Amino acid sequence: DVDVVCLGESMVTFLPSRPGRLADVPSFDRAIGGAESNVACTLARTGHTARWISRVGTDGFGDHLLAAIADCGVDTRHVRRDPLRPTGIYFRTAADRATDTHEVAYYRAGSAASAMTAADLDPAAIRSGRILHLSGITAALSADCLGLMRELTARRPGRPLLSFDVNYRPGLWREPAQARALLELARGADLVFVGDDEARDAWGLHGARAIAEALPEPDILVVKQGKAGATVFQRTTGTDRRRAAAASTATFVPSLNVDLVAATGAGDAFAAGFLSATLRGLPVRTRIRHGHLWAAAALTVPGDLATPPGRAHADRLADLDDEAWG
Ligand code: KDG
Repeated sequence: DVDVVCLGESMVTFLPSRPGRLADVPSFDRAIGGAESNVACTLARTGHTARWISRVGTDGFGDHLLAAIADCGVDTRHVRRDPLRPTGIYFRTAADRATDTHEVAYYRAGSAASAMTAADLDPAAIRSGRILHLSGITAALSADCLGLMRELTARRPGRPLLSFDVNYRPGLWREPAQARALLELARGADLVFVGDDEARDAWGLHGARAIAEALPEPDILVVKQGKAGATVFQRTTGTDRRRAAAASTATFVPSLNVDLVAATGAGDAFAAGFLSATLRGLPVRTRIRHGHLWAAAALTVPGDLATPPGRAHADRLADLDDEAWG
């Protein structure tokens, strides 16, 4: 009964008041973060119906998250409150221009969301979207959450279209080798988003072709290639997936050149743009362009969430000829 259900942990996020190392920044401003709720908020802001499923504490941070996400127009009725565990929070620094890196300090171990299990969530709510959107962050939160992700990505008849953003966060995995689990989860999805940098770091795979060969199962595989653009591999259902993988249709669309403010949230915005265009039945090239347009909006604001371009505006920009798109 909604377009998209997004499931995952959200956190109150603390953004630095000025550049510098975590050790030096004197104060932080409150915002919200969480890859899956970012996708839900962005979709809701552009007129889709979105539901976010999660757990938060009964603390004030939980109240704030619920209010802020509901304020974007997202249905939060299925978010559980946990009186025993806190809402996760995290701090981050501004990107260091020279090294293009930033610091992240998570305070989410033992959080309310890390205790999510299939038994605790309403199965009807999970199946209530045309699309169920998940991310690899959930798999890193706890053994319970990894179990939940395995359950949700199991191929079962009648499940919604399963969208999975790999979202490899090195700071959340104790052993890099454990991140192999993300490859198995991705294999259970119908639509996968992965950065070529994450595939290299998490799985040792180099380049879009190698990723496509390792992931023949999803009908649509989106490989994000940073500043260059994104390549989408489309597979035809019913073909011999392993053989078809290398030969599947590949569509590359360059990204927009923007003045970067903060990269956090850009992947979520890309996913939201791509999903929005998917829900509207637009062709693959247009879906990628919507992804890039929405990512450009997120790349140029300090927080995770930017106001996405309005539908008619995004359609006009996505329709510009190839020359305008580089
Ligand atoms: O994609 C943005 C997220 O990374 C950010 O909001 C925080 O969910 C988060 C995480 O776990 O890194």
